[in-house]
Amino acid sequence: MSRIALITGATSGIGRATAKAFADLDYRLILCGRRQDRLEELEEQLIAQTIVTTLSFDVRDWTDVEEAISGLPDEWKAIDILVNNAGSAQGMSAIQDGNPTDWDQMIDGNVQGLLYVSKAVMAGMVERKRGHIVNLSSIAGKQTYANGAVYCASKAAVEAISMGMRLDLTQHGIKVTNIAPGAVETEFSVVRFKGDTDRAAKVYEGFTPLTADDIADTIVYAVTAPAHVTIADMTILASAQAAATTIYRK
Ligand code: 8X3
Repeated sequence: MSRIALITGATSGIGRATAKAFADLDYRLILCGRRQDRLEELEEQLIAQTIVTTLSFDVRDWTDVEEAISGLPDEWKAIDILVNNAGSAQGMSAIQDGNPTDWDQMIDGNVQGLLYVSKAVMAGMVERKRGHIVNLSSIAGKQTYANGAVYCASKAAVEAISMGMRLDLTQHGIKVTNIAPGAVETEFSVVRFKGDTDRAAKVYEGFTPLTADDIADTIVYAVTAPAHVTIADMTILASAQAAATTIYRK
C-alpha cells in the first residue's frame, strides 16, 4: 500500500504544492486546513490521481486537533508522513509597535499548532516504529531581522523543536526534517500585510523568488531518501538571496 501523508495548511502555497507532489508519488493524502470549501476543491483536483480525505480544524485548538485526528477512520490512522506546514506571518513592525493579537496568532499557529498536530500523530508513529515528520521553518528561524522579532522567534522555536524531535524520536525509527525556505512567492506576504497586495508584491520585486513547487521538490527529496538517510535540515534560498534580508534586486 502507498504511504499515508498528513499535510497541514494544505489549501495554499507550500502545503498545496506538496499535496500535488505527493499525489504524483501516489501517496494517500489527509489534507488539513481551516477552510472546508478550499479543502474540497483541492480534493476534487487530486482525487483522479490518488486517495484523498480532508480534515478541517484549527491547529491552535488542541481539542479540535485531537478530535479530528483521533476520529480518522482505521484505514487512515497509520500516518507515515506528517508535514507541519500550517503557519503565517502577521504584520511587520518594530517590537515596541507590535500587535499582541498578531503575536498570538504567530506563536499559537506556528509553534503551538505544530506541537498539537505532532502530539496527535507521534504516538502512533512511535508504536509503529516508523514515520517522518517534516517541519516548515524559515530562514527567519536562523536569522532574526528588524521588524520581524516575533515571526522570527516563532520560526526559531520550530528549529529547536525539530532538533528536539530528532533527539527524542530517532530511537523510535522516526525521521525529522527541518525545511527553512527563504523568499517564496505565495500568499505569505499578502497575509502578512493584511491583504495589501502592492506591499506584498514589492517583497518579490527585481529578482526571481522561489515558488511553492521549489519547496515541495525539496520535501519530496527528503521523504523519498533511502531508509538509512535522514535529511535533517535544508535551507533553500532564491539564487538572488544571500541571507534573510540580503537580496540582490535588479
Ligand atoms: C518566510 C521568509 O524571509 O520573509 O518565512 O521571513 S522571510
